[in-house]
Amino acid sequence: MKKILITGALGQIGSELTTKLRDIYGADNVVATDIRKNEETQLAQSGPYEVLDVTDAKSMFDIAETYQVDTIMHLAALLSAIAETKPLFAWNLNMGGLVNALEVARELQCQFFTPSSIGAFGPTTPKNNTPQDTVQRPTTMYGVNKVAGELLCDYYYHKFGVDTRGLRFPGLISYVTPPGGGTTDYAVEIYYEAMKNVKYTSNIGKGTYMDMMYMPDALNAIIALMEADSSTLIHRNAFNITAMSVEPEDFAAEIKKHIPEFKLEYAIDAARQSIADSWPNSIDATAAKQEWGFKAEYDLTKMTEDMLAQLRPKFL
Ligand code: AKB
Repeated sequence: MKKILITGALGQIGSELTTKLRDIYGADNVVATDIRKNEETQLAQSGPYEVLDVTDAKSMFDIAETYQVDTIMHLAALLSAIAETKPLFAWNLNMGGLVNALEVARELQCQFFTPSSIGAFGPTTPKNNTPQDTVQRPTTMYGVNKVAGELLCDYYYHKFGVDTRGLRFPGLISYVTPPGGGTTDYAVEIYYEAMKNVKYTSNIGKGTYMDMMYMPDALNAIIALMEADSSTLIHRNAFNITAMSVEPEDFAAEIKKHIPEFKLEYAIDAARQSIADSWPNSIDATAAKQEWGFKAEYDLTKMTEDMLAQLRPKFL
């Protein structure tokens, strides 16, 4: 049985991952942490919860040691668009938090997971069907953090034998906790606005393709990778995974099948658009499929049906 520490547990991935892991491994075996206090909400009531600033190495070690965890899932990080507005802060949080978490994993011999991103690629990366192993020269602070993070995780595996594993996530879409400060956030907002106002103004331009994935597939991928036999893994940090390559008009067309009056307009955010333009149109997930059996259940059609069905009661 695993005993897991999660950082950034109140974030978009963390909030749903914590609940799912508690269902699988038992509530007491999943210690949720976040910089925000959470006394009132469900995560603090359904299992152990600690306030943790991931740049505070000692507190992170103390919590991990107290609960005797054997797995760390380090999710706390600033996303791409917000990181571009405060790059030094992003470096300190994203890299400082990661190295602290890796050190705890080394000292307590924990298995380790942290997400990478399609943001780890840049304008000189092949744009279509981007290979697993290819050019990684991102032009954003977030991307620099993700590439450095992938290398650091590989380093801790080779140098210290820490069982580090990671996924290059595409934009993640969910109806539970909204993302904040990402370039792909529009792909979540479009569903909320479709339900609320029957129209949406996209800050990402028509024809801008990016990879996306529905949250249940992302959670299953994390669990499958962490459960995979270590000897089958060649890449570790970090695997390309994707469920769909889509642009704003694709979402609109799919939403119109359910809400025919839906209207999509554009007001491009130049900063976000330039990040999106530097990322791949579509990435190749063959290595993840071959090495640990990655599979996505949701395509755009199935995801849209579920998103709208789940959101509908919130707006009645
Ligand atoms: C972001 O847009 O910053 C994230 C990501 C793709 O890493 N959703």
